Amino acid sequence: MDEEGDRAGVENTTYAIGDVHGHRDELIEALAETGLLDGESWCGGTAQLWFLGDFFDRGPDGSGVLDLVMRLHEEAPEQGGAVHAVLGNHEILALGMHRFGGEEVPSEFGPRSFERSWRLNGGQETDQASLTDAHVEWLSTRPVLALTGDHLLMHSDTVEYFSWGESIKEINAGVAEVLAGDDISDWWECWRRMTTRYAFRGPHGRQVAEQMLKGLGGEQIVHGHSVIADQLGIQPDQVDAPYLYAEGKVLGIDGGLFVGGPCLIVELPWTAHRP
Ligand SMILES: [Mn+2]
Repeated sequence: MDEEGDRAGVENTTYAIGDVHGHRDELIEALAETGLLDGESWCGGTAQLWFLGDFFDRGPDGSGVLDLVMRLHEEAPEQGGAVHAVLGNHEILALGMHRFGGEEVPSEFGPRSFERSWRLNGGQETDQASLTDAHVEWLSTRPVLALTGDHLLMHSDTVEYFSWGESIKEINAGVAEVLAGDDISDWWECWRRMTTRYAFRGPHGRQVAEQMLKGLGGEQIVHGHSVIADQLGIQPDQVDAPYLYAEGKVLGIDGGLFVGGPCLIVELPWTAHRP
């Protein structure tokens, strides 16, 4: 009876989760608490779970996180559910490091390479060492944007996505083309653009968000990438909920796991006063 009750709680529900950054144990604990994981297997029935990228770096086991996500992506459909992911800037960084290593990126602004940026941004040797062709293939074919219900999902709080096109389909195809190619400058631009942030803050934040929603669809942007504690000016361990801002048009869900914040699993649509 209890089991059925728990299951009923997640059936047909959509969840989103932000930047895991190698924190596999915390991820598993949070998924189990939500009722999506039994041991390490999917038990979420028809629930839909979206990862908003940044599996790698700054934490101990990025490739373990990716393995889990890829396995759940296979398992969930057996129960009518789904596990999806959009790419974060740290996926571009990990793939760029894997592909180009220390190769210099042509630049007028001093020495640049994926290796250099990877080291500066919490790259883990063990993640690179365990990156398989299957990982690379799976990541390289993920989107950067997705629409689920009224929610426009993206990793980075940026409008730079429009550099690749004017629709979700065009933008995803544009990034996929870069990742399928060998042009280090295009790859670098992909990393650089997706590292930008805070496009929806400030007095014009709502307007910027509304323009993006008008162009790409959806009623609310849901993003990771920018740690909620930084946005609110509080300590990471004080965070217990996603951050709704830009007059309700934007929901930030990066709890800041790598700086000691919670692993937030956010039900969509999110309402502030859920018991
Ligand atoms: Mn990020």
